Amino acid sequence: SGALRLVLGDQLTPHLSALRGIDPAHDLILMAEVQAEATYVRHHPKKLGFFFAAMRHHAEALRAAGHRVRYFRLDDTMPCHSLGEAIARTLAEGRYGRLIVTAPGEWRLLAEVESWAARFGLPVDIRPDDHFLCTREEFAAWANGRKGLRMEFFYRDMRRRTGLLLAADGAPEGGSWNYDAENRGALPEAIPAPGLFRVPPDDETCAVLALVAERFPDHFGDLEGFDYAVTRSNAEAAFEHFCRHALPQFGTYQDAMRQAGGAEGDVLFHARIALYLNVGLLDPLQACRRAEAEYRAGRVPLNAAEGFIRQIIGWREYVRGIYWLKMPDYAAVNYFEARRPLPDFFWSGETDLNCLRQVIGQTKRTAYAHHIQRLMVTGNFALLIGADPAAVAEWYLAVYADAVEWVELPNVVGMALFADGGTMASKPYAASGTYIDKMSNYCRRCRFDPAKKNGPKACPFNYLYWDFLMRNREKLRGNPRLAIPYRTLDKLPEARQAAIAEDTRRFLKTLGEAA
Ligand code: DLZ
Ligand code: SF4
Repeated sequence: SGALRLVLGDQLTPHLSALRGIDPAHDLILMAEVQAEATYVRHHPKKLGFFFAAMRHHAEALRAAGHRVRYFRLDDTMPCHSLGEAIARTLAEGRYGRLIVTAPGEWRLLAEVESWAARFGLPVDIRPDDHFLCTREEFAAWANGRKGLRMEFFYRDMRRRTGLLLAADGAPEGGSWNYDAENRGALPEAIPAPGLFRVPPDDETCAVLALVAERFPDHFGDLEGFDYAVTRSNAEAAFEHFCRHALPQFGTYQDAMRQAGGAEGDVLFHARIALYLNVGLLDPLQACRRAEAEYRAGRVPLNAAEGFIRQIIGWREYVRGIYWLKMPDYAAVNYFEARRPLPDFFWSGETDLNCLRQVIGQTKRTAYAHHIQRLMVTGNFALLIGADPAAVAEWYLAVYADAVEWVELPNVVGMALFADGGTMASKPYAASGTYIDKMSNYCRRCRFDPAKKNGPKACPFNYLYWDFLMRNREKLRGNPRLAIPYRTLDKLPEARQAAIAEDTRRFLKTLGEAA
C-alpha cells in the first residue's frame, strides 16, 4: 500500500521533504482546512483568506503535476475539526502503510504530530523542514557553549556559508558585514514610495474570502481590499516588483514610517514578502541571490542588498533557531513580571496616540505592518506599559498574515519585550517619542507633543520611557548599554522624577482593558 503524505498550510513548496520520493500512482497527498488551525488564535480574516486560498491553489498545482490530493475544505458538508480528524477520515477511506510529514514550524503542532504513530497505529515519518538554510541541529551546534547568542555572529557565518555578498578573497563585500547604520534614514516628504503590487482575487480566492466572511465574522481585521498573491507565480511577480521599484531605496528607508493618504504609507519600500516566504511560495535563498544580482548589476546600492539579505539569512533564520532552541519554555518567559492586560484599543485602533492609531489601523486594514512599526510603535508601547508578554504575543500571532509562531514569538517576547532577559537583544528596545518623531510624520498629526516631557500635552512615550527605566532599575541598571540613560535619569531632579511617575500613573489609568 502507498503512503499518506500530509502537507500543512505553510508547506506549499513543490520540493517539500514530505513529498520526496513520492509514488503518484499509490501515494495520496492530504491537505486540510480545519477549524482548530483557523481558531487557535483569532487570525486576521486576511490571514485566513491568504492561507486557505494559497492552500487551494497549491492543491490544484499538485493535481496538475499528476498527484492525487485529498483536500478537506471548511465549506464541505462535513468539515474537519482538526488535522488529526482529517488523517483519521482519510485512513478510513483507504489503506496506507505509513504517514509522511515535514516537521511543522510550531512546537504545538510538532508535539501533536509526534503523538500520531500511537494514535493511528502506523509508522509516522517526520522529515526535517528544509524551508530553512540552517537546520535546528546546526543552530544548536552554533549556540552551544556561546555566552551571548547575538544575531550578528550567526549572520556572518551564514554569509560565509552561502557565499552571499562576499568579495573574491572571502571578505565581506564593501569591507563591512553590516551596513545597519545606513538603514536608518528619515524619509523626506518629497520622496514618493513606489506603488504597491496588487493581485486582484480570482474566483477561487473570492470563494475563500466569502467563506471567511461567513465563518469568522468576529475576528479582528478587514477582508475588503484583499490583494495578496496566493500562487507561486504571483508571489514571484510581487517580489520582482519590489526588486525593480523599491529595493534601491529599501536600504536607506527601511526604518522609516509615513502616514499618507490611501495605502501609500502601508508598505513604503518594503517587500511585504514574509508571508510568501513563510508558507513556501518564495524561496529564501533564491530571493537573496536575486537581491545580490541587482547589486552586482549596479542597480541597487550595497546598503539595500545587504540590509535585505541580513533580514532573511540573518534575522529570519536566527529567530527560528532561537525558537526551537528555547521552546517550550520560551512561550512563558516574563523577565519584568509584566502583567498588564493588552489595552482594548489594540483591537480597535481607537486611541489619541496617533502613531498607535496609524499602525493598528493599518494592521486592521491589511494584516501587515513593517518591522519598525511592529518593534518601535506597538512593541515599544507594550514594553513601556508593562503588558503581559503572552497577551502581546497572541495579538501579533493573530493580526499579521505572516505570523507563524516560530517567527512571531521570538520577535515579540525576545526582541520587542525583552521578556527573555537578554537572550536575543543586548538591551530593551525602549524608546521615547523622540525616536518616533524622527522616523515618522505621525507626531505632526498627533494631539500630543513629542517635545513636551510632562503634563497632559506631553507625548506619553516620553514619561513612560523614563518610568520604565525607574520601575525596572534593579534589573537594568547593570546593563552597560543603558549606562547613559541611567546616568541621565540619576541627574533628573526629584520633582521631575515624581512628575514622570505621576503622569505615568494617570495615563495608565486611562487605558481600557481588552475583554
Ligand atoms: C495558520 C494556518 C491556518 C489559519 N489554517 C491552517 C489549516 O487550515 N490547515 C493547515 O494545515 N494549516 C493551517 N495553518 C498553518 C498551521 O496552523 C501552522 O501554523 C503551521 O503548519 C505550523 O508550521
Ligand atoms: Fe506617538 Fe507621541 Fe508622536 Fe503622538 S507624539 S504620534 S503619541 S510618538
